[in-house]
Amino acid sequence: MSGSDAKTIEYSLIDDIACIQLTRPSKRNALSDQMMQELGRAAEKASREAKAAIIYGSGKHFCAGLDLAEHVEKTALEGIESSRNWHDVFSRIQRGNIPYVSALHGGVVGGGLELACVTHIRVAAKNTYFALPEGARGIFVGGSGSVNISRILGVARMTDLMLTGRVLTSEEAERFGLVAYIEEDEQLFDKALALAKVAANNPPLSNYAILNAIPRICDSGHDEGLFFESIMASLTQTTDEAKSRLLEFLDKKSKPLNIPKGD
Ligand code: 1HE
Repeated sequence: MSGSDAKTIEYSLIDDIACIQLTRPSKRNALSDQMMQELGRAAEKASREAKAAIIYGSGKHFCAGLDLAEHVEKTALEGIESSRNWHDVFSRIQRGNIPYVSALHGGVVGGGLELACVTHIRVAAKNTYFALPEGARGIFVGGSGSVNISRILGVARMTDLMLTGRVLTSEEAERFGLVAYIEEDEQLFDKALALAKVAANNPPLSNYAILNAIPRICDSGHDEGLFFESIMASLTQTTDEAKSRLLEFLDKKSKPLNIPKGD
């Protein structure tokens, strides 16, 4: 870390939601080594004091990916170490103890898309675009994209993006399951915050199971998955918190489902 650079991540709390902003707009929030360190620290802080978090960018774009300037001079070993460091920081987000919502606007490119894909819910503004230009740059994904983006988009679509430099619009990204919501630009932050607040209201053990058990079950065999599921189901439903919430429903005191109204 250069130490002389300005802060590249801003961290704040709104109630019990950690707000993590990428604040390097002059470089389109390109992820430098310093930024990864600060992001890792922010994720650790959030895991200690928040019940959910949002990640969003400053300036015109969410994130232009890996800081290419820093990587021109790296040796093969330094490249591996850097990639493993990304994996470490991203794991704190993806498989930590609190849900993350990302608010995506402008360009979500390369490592920026990898970052978005370790968050649990992705909300995009209408103008957002998504790309993986690694092939054209002569490099490869290194921030867990080959594991995470391939699972979300499917191998064929990810391969298309990487080979051809195809850029997806928000609508395409939603159709392909890459984003869960599209919002007007002005409402992007509020929507992400509102989703984070809803998720923060779930009991921590349920959230932990949702974030940590589902991806592991998906990675395991059918029988192992079902067995693991039964353990998690039993573990969550025997807590006092679950019991009181179930009784609340049975006593007709719980909030009804937010059922969308038809046209
Ligand atoms: C950068 C970076 C960067 C911008 N590293 N400096 N990512 C990419 O290949 C995407 C590279 N960036 C772009 O294609 C464009 O910047 C954008 C389409 C995202 C935005 O365009 P625009 O017109 O708003 O900005 P710009 O004029 O291109 O860039 C503004 C400045 O940011 C400029 O620096 P300046 O000193 O000339 O002002 C750019 O050099 C700088 N900048 N993006 C370094 N990425 C773990 S492996 C992950 C592998 C990857 O992520 S590969 C994909 C990398």
